[in-house]
Amino acid sequence: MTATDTYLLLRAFCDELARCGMEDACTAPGSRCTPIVLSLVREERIRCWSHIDERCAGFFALGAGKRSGRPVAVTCTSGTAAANLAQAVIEARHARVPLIVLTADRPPELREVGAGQTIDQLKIYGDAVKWFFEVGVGDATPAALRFVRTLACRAYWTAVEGPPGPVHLNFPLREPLVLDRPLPLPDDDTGRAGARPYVTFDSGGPGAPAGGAPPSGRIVIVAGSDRDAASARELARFAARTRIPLLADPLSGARRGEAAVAHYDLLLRDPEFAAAHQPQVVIRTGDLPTSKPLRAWLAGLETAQIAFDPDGAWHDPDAVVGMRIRAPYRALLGDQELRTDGDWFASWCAADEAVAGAIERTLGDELSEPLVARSLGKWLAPNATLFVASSMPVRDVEEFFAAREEGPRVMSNRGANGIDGTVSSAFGALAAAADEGPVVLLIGDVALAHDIGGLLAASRLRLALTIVLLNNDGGGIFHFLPVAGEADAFEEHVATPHGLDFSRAASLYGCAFVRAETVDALRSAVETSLAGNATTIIEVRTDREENLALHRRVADAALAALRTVAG
Ligand SMILES: Cc1ncc(C[n+]2csc(CCOP(=O)(O)OP(=O)(O)O)c2C)c(N)n1
Ligand SMILES: [Mg+2]
Repeated sequence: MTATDTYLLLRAFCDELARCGMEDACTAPGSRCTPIVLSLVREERIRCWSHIDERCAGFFALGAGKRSGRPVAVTCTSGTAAANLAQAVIEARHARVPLIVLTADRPPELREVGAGQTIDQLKIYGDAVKWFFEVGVGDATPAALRFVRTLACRAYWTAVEGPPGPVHLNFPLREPLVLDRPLPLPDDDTGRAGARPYVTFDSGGPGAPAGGAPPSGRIVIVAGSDRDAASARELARFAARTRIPLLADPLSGARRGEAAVAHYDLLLRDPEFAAAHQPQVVIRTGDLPTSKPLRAWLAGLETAQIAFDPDGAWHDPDAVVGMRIRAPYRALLGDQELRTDGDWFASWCAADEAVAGAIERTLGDELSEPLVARSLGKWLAPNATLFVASSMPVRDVEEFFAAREEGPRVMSNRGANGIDGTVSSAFGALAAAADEGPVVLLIGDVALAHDIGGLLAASRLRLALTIVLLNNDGGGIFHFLPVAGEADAFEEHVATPHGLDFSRAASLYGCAFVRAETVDALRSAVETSLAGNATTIIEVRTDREENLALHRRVADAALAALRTVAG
C-alpha cells in the first residue's frame, strides 16, 4: 500500500460525498490528516473552510449544516484534536444536525506503543454519533474503491436520514502522507455513470423512487430473512402475479407460491445456468440469504440492484446495491403492473423443478442431514415454528427445503451467525408463542453442547420443545472448507469431535431422548414429541465425511438435471 493508494481511495471517497450533495467541509491543520485535508481541498465541488482550532471547526460545521440541511464534513488530525470535536458532535446529535466527522489516526502498528499524538479514537464520541466506522488501510483495488464509495454514501445518507445527526469515520493513515507524483489519470471508473452517487437512498415516501421508472424485463427477487410474515405472503403473491422468479430463503417466509424458486443455491452453482440467467434488475428484500453461490452470483452482476428494508439496514458486503429504499417493497411496487419476461420466468421454474427431482432421487429415503431438513419442511404444520441452528442446519434448510404453499415458520439466529445460545433462543421462541403452535429445533451437536445449559428451561420453565439433533460428532461444516485439508490439526482443533452421549444430558435435564435410525422412525418420534408435553431430544447420527459426499452427489445430480433441461 502506497501514498497513491491512500489518495486514490480518498479521492473516490470525496467524489462520492460531492455526488451525494455535499457542498461544505471544514479542515484543521495537522500532519496525519494531510491526505484527508488535501483530498477534500482538491475536490472542486466541495468548499473547504480552514480553522486553527478543532473546536471552532466543529461548531462552524455544525452551523453550516444547520443552515443548509446538508451534511458538512469536518476533519482533524489524531490525538486530542479529535477530542476537541466532541462538543459539536454532541450538540449536532441533540440539535439533529447532519455532520460527518473524519478523524485521522495512526495505523494499528503505531497504536498503544508510545507513538506520538496517538490516543484511542475508536468510538470516541460514544453514542452521540449515529454511526461509527473504522475505515482500515489497504490497496486501491477496484473492490476497495467501490467500498469507499459506498462508505461515503452510507455516511452521507446516515447523517441525513431519520433524525439527522453526526457520523464518525476514523481513518488510519500510513506514511508517506504526501504523494511523490500526481495521481494517475484518468479517474478511476468505479463511480456510477453520469454524476449519480454510487448508492442513492430513498426513505420510502409515496411514489416511485427518485428517477426510477418501474423495473421491467428480466427481474429477480431475492428474499432473505424477514420479520414481517404478512409481507412475505404478499411478496409471494406479488411475484406470482407479476411472474418474477422469487429466490426466497425459507427464513423469509416467502418460499411459497408459483414463483418460488426453492433451489437457487444448487441452480447457481452451475456456471452455465448462472451466466445464462443474468437479470436486468435485482430486487432484494430482508437480510442477505446465507447461500454462497447466490451471494457470489449477486456480487458479480452488472445489474441494477435495489434493496428494500423498512429499517434501512445496509446488507451489501460486495458493494453492489445501487438503490436503497427504506420501506417494504410494497410501498413502491405492491400495486404495480410490471412488464416482465414470461420466458425468463418459465426457464427459472423449469430449472427449479428439474433440480427438485434430482434432489429427491439422490436423497432417496435413507436418513441423512439433507433429508432431515427437507422432511421437516414437508411434515411440520403451518402453525409450527422450526428454529434452525447456525452451521449446516441453516444451510441445509436453505438448500433443500421445498416450496410449500403453507409451511412452518422458519427462524434462526443469523444476526451474527453464532452457534451460541441456540437452545435458549428456541425455548424463548416457544415461551413467547406457545399457544400459537409447537416449536421444533433443528441443531447440530456442537451447537447443542455449547448451550447445553439451556436445556434447564425444559423443567424449570415447563416448556416442551422438540429438538432434532443432527449428531455427526463435531462441526460437519468444516469439511466443506479448505481447512479440511490441514490434516495435522483439522480433527482435533477444527472439527472438534467430543464423543458426548446426549442421552445423559437428556436425563440430567429431565428431557426425553429417542434415537431415530430411519425416516419413518424420525417422523413418528417428531409426531410423538409434538403430541406430548415433554422436551424431547431426537437424535439422528450421521457421519461428517459421508455428509460431504452426499452433498456433492446432490450437486452433481442437479447439474446433470440442468443439462437435460437446457438441452
Ligand atoms: C459462538 C460461535 N463460536 C464458533 C463459531 C464457529 N462455528 C461455526 S459452525 C461451527 C461448528 C458447529 O457444529 P455443529 O453445531 O455440530 O453443526 P455442523 O457443522 O456439524 O452442522 C463452529 C464452531 C460460531 N459460528 N459461533
Ligand atoms: Mg455437528
